[in-house]
Parts: sequence; structure tokens; C-alpha cells
Amino acid sequence: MFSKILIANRGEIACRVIKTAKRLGIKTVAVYSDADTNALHVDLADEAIRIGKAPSSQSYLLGETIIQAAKKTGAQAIHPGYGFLSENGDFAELCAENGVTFIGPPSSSIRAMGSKSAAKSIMEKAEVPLVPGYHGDDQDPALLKQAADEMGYPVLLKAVAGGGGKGMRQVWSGDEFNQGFEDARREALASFGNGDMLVEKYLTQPRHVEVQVFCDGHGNGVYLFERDCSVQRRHQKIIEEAPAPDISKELRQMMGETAVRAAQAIDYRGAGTVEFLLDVDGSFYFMEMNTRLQVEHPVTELITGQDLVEWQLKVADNQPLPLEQEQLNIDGHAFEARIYAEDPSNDFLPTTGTLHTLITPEETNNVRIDTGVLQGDEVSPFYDPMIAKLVVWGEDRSAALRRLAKALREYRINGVTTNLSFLYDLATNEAFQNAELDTGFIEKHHAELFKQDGSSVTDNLVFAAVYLHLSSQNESCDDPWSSANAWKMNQANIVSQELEINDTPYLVELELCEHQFGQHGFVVCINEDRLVASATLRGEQLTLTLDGHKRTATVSKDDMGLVIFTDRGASHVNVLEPDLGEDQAGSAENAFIAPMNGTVIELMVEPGATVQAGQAVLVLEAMKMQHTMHAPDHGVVKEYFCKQGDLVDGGSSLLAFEAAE
Ligand code: MV4
Repeated sequence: MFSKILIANRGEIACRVIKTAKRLGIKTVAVYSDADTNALHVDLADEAIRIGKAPSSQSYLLGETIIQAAKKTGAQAIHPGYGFLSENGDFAELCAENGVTFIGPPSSSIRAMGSKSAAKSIMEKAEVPLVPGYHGDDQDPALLKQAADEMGYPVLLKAVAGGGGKGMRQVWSGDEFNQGFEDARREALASFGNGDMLVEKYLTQPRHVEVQVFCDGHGNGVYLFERDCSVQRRHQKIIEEAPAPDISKELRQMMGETAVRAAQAIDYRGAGTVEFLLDVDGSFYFMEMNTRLQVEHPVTELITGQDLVEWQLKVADNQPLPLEQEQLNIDGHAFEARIYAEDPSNDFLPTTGTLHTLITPEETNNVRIDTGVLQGDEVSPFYDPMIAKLVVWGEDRSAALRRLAKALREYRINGVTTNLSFLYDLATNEAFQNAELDTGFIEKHHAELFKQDGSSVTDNLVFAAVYLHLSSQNESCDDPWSSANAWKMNQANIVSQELEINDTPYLVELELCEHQFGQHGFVVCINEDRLVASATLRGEQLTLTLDGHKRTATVSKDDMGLVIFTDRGASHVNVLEPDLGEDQAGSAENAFIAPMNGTVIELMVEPGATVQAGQAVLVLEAMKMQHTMHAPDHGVVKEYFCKQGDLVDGGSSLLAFEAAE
């Protein structure tokens, strides 16, 4: 086995590979760009080599530089991870030429799968089922149209050099074929430098089911069952699971054996994934083969109990596969949710920022977090904005899904917009819970998944307003008089706050009511809505009953306002006025604003008297209770603006206090 390997990647997959290498006692070399100087994978590795500037083209894609780093450090093998050079046949060849083991398939296998039509031809010979269609070299449009006419519409035109959904065009009738073909060719030529097309029967509700395969250098090949990755958006996987739901044992075995046959058709070695389209009638068709370890491999690891990186290292070290097919079994069900710095409400555009708050669910045998970042890290604009992969296991799909939803609720990220709320909505979506999966899932359930839920806006406004009021008081004291607060007391016992959600300002008025059963009581007015609320705040945990519906939230402050973490995920509420920064009670000149209407019961010192911090200076009666106000600091009560027996309005200034220098 290797004594030292270099990981030619970054982020979570680099950390993940390092973790297995460490467990096996293998030394690790990380490579990093200027943007990753302080990255977690650099810290975890035994050694690290700077390979260039932040842009991938000037660092992680520099094959020669990476090979030199391996030679410089004496790394005997290179793990490419996924993306970057992981499916680059030239790089695999360069490793071989330099006597460095490429932990992956032979370059010939990579190249064979690089072209869609070449891949299909190979699979056809291996009796791997293909979607009915034409993928020949003859690009005479009449030939492709004839194939389309014969198989029936709709058909799908695909660029031979395309991939990941690029270069595809649906054609729904013979009349539109020629135009569609011309447009698709032109786009493919522009995008890939190759306008060759293939045409297939268009499956309108397929599932994306992929089979994990492993082959060694001794003629052995096994499948480690399948993953369902149908829930995608613009060909970006969002949540993956293993095994695929509602697959019969027979179908599972047939897909598995077909996938192994596909791999052996290209003399495969190492970890590979054969992607199929599974049609509603149970037919399945080869889509493409990925010659790398996939992002979603952890769900396979959790249901088989195997460490696929360890398998990769052993196979690269020319050892036989650790297990035979009969020794592999499915235990339970696993999900992976990809947590991204992206804004689902803004077309999922990537977001950047600092991970001011990054609190993860507790990691156990059933909750795994693969990540490459820590709290305080910047989310880099140079690379894929993945923050972490949340991977959970359960004894069955429902249990695993409940665990996923719980873990998503417990995830706390602030400082950058993430897709956490969207993932939670997906995990708790009824159709998803019923495993009604196909590649059009997101579009089909768009309304539910992207609803601007007014109630969550109201809820978050109330959570924020009540939190601000309660937190502005001394946490341990229920007395609204113990210190002034960040609220404007404008009339009766009403406090108001200007808040903003999604760039929309709201005026929220809280009418302070009697305490009920140890809870603060409020009537909350937002526009025309009046809601009855009661709440308690302990630290950042706010328990709020709103119109009879009790729920909890964790509220944390940042420099713009508040982040409300509820079971609907994280929502940001901007506090427009007044500034949250300095607690009002901390500024003496505002220390004596009457927090609500009341009657002056007693003036405790003479004007001009010097008082100690915390010394009682005035007593008011309000809401049937006596409230003592205290000096916020050592200083002088210069003057009272009221006398005993006066009725004073909430928000009026009661005395002039001057803190000592
Ligand atoms: C298809 C298809 C329907 N019918 N081929 C998308 C990217 C590439 N992996 C192949 N893809 C598809 N090929 C036929 N004949 C639907 C898709 C497809 C898809 C496939 C898997 C996962 C997500 C997808 C999203 C849109 C379309």
C-alpha cells in the first residue's frame, strides 16, 4: 500500500479522502491555490504545496504542476477527487508517464466514456440497453429524421460532445425536426466545437438511477447497488438517496449486473458510476458512465458499510476487491443533501460571504457531515459553492427522511445565504416523502417548493419583534423597567419596531399585555393584522405562542439584524430602526425613558445627588405593578422632569442623569 498520496482537489472531497488515508496510516499531501491558503484540507494534510493562483485554470487544473508537487513530496499516488482533473485522460496518462499512480481508471476508459456516441456504441456491443434512437457517424439530417419518424415523437436531440444536460433539444413533431436539428447543431458547434448529434426517444418522466460499480485489476467487478438522483435542478443534484425507492430485487440485480457489464466492456478499474434512465414501465436505459468517485458516494457507503475511498486505494495498489458480490448487502436507507451557498429565491445563484455562524447537527453513526469549511471561513467565489454534504442513515426510507429533516432543522448557518430552507422544504414535501420521483420533480412541485409563505413572513416578524423586546431587557429580569430598550415607546404600553424581510419594510407594534403563566403577553399589530402572542426567551431560544400555535425559534443577531432559525429553516430579518449595536440602556442619556404609561410613585434622591450604578432613583406604577428604575452607571441625577403623583406617558423622559467621567 502507498505510504504517501497527494490529493489533487480541495474542499470537502479533499478532506474526505484525507480522513480515510489517515485512518489507513497513509501520509497525505494537499495542494492549494492562493484562495485556499488557510483552507481546512490544507490543515488536515500532513504536507501542502501551493500550486498557483485562485482561478482553477491557474491551480487545480495544472496537471504538470500537480505532478511536480507529487514528485517533490514523494507521493506515490494521486487521488483526483471529482471534477477538476478527475476525468481527464491526459492527466491520467501524465501520471503514468511520471511513475505516479493515478487513483482511478485507465486513461483509455476515461476517453472511451468521454464521447456520448462512442460510449453508446461500446454499450450496444456489451448488450447494455440504450434508449431507442440513432447515434451513428453519418450526420445526414434526413437519416436522423427518419430515425425520429420511425421511433415516434417526442424525440430528444443530444450533442455527441455535450454532457450534463448541455446540448439537448426536445422535438415534439416531424414538422419541427429540421429546424430543431439545425438549431441544435449550431449550438453544439458553438459550445463544444463539435456539432454532431444523436437522436433518442424522449422519455417524459424518467428517473435518474445510477449504479455504483467497482472493478479491480484481477478481472473482478461488483455493483454496490444503486442511487436515485432524480431530484435535480438544471442538472445539479440536490438530494440523493440509496437504495432507489420501489426497485424490485429483480430489477436491482438486473441493473447492477448490466452496470458491471458496461464497466467491464471498457476494461474498467476503480470506482465508477453507470447512469441509467429508468422509465415508468420499469425499462432502464444507459445514459452515461462517470469514471470517477461521485459527490454522492457517501449514501452508498452508509447502506453497504464500505469505505469507497479505501476500496479505491486498495484497487490502485493492485489489490483485489475487498468483497465479492455475494458479500455485499443493503442495510437501511441513506440520503445526502448538498448544502450550498446559493439563493433559491434568486434563481439559485451562488452567494458569497463569511460563515459567521456555522453550527452543525451532532454527528453520529447516522448523521455524517462531509465538509471543507469551518465557522469563520469565507465562501470562495472561485469554486463550487458547496458548504457541506449532510448524509443521514435510517433503518428505512421514512426513518432516514425524518432524520434528514431533523438535521436540516438543526443546521445553523448565518453570514451567507444558503439553500437550507429549500432542502428542508424538499425533505418535508409530501410527494418527496411518497417517493414520487422523476427528473421533473422540482418543476412539477415548484409552487410548493418556492412558495413565498406569507405566514412565515408574519411569523418571522413576530419572532423578531418579540425577541428584540425581550432581549433588550435584562435576560434574567422580567421587569420591562429594568433598563430602557431598543424600542420606541410611543403610546399606552405599545412598543414599535421597523423591520425588513426580503427588502420589504414592516412596522411591527407590540402592545405589552399582562404576563400570563410566566409568559410575556403581547398583541402584535402588523399592517391590519392583530395577533395575540405570549412568549418566553431563554438565551437565544424563543418560545412563542401566536394565535394559539406554539413554536420555537433560535434567534441570533448579526450586524444587519436577526437570523431566525425555525423548522422552516433560516430567515433573515433586517432591523431598520433603531440601531441594534449599542444597547440603549448602555447610553446614559437615554437611560430614563418611561417604557410605558405609569404613575410616579416616588423620586428616590434629591436633584443633584450623586448615585452609584444600580442605585434606585425612581419608582413608577404601571400595569398594576410597581417598577423601580435604577441608575445605569455611577453619576449625578441632575434633574427630575416629573413629581410624585404625576401620570407620565410611555416614551417620555423622566429625569436627566449624567454619568461620572
Ligand atoms: C434524456 C431524458 C429523457 N429522454 N434522454 C439529462 C442530462 C443527461 N444526463 C441526459 N439527460 C436526460 N436524457 C432521453 N432519451 C431526460 C434527461 C434529463 C435528466 C436525466 C437525468 C437527471 C436529470 C435530468 C434532467 C433533465 C433531463
